[in-house]
Amino acid sequence: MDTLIATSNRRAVIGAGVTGRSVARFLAARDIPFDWFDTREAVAEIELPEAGELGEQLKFGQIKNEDLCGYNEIILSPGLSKKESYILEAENVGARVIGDIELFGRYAKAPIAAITGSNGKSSVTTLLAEVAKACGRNAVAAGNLGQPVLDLLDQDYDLYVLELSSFQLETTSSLEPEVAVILNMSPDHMDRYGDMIAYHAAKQRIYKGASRIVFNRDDLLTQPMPTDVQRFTSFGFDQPDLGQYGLRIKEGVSYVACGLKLLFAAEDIQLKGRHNLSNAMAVLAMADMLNLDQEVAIQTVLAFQGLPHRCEAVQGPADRLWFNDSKATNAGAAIAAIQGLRTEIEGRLVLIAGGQAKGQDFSEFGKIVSESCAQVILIGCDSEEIAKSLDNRPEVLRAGGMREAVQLAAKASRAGDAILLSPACASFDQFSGYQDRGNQFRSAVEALS
Ligand code: UMA
Ligand code: ADP
Repeated sequence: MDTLIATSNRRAVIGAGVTGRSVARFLAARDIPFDWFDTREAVAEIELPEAGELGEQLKFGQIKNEDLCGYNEIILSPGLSKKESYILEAENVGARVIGDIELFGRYAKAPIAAITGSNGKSSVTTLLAEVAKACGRNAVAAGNLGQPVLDLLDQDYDLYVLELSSFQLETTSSLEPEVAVILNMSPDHMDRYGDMIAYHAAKQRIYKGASRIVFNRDDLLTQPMPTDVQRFTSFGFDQPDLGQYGLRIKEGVSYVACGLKLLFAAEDIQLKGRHNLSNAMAVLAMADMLNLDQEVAIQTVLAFQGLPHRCEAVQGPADRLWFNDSKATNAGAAIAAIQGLRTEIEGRLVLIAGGQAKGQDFSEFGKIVSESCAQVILIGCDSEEIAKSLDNRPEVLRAGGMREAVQLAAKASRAGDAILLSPACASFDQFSGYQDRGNQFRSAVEALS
């Protein structure tokens, strides 16, 4: 088994974050030698894979082009681009650059359901794993949503449900999932990709070698290339053809349907917003491709309460509604939340947004926010980019941090209004991550009452 990775190769692991550490643990457990690099000066709370012994090889600091010459294989963390000059140089002189997902694919014995998209990945990954478990499978959800995949190999799962980011897909070429989906495509990580073409190319890699494919009929960019097409189905908001998932109207009621078969009334799912309906259809289509029981899948989808920090209701003063959508780290996600809530609340919408813009174009976001929100409270380092995208309809306020933003929102809003934290930006300028941002929002809202 372990001969899948030739021990005579010179191997470098780059990155000592969650992924790099899992790669180091994986190699150390198999006595496979490697050198270990991280471009930062230090990494907090590093857990070395084996009593300090391998840690001695961990070199911190800037990597020079010549440092990686002579390695046959480089296992690169997703936070670093393949376009770094030291990586391009190493490839030039013959190194193969892979990531943890590619390595995992060489060893995984059970089928893989692979999920990517600009938004909805974690929700769909979690829900599909729940469906599989309810159907009696020993399934696990992992990948970009937090648990590094190589850590799964020690246990006996019979289905891996993997959330894959475009960063992870860049270094993945032979995963060959049982079923793969691109949920949707909207601009994200433009600071890394520069344009949608490069981002799209990274996402499309998920379909390579997939036995079955699910795509979104409403989003052309999710469609597989003709060469990738194996058995496939799709989901969308229009009427589905045979074997497809979509919506059908009967006697004025909108139903989620598979082909001609009505499955359940769309309003019966517990999560607000059309994006959650889209995610539910994606899960049902994936479950179908995995031959999971449709009735069990439907019951699990209907019972799903959603994940924290995704349009999550927070308890605050009783006369207003408060929603924590801190996971909306790009404009597409925030637009989905705003449009979803807009139609479901009676009062006005007050938005808290801002953070690191990641090179995004906010023009569409600005248009929708201007139409939908009475007030916008901006936080974070790139807040002026959002301010510039708004017209003069919403009142724009600025806050130094989350507590101040929540207090301003409480003052600026009226009884019956909904206050939504949906930042459309990354959080790292002011918070340790989206969870920290969402938790600070929740604490500040709770402190109001
Ligand atoms: N970094 C350096 N030098 C290094 C290595 C990393 O500066 O040598 C920096 C990166 O530029 C990045 C940060 O350190 O800013 C973390 O990078 P990493 O590659 O060490 O990341 P990990 O800790 O291994 O976490 C990664 C995913 N992070 C990224 O892709 C940035 C985690 O997704 C994922 O949960 C984890 O692997 C396990 O699979 C997080 C994420 O933000 C949630 N993902 C992006 C997203 O969802 O939009 C793609
Ligand atoms: P990801 O893992 O891709 O970031 P999540 O499931 O964590 O996706 O959801 C993140 C945010 O994206 C949510 O808070 C919501 O605002 C938005 N979102 C979820 N599903 C969709 C979708 N299908 N289309 C657009 N936006 C979505």
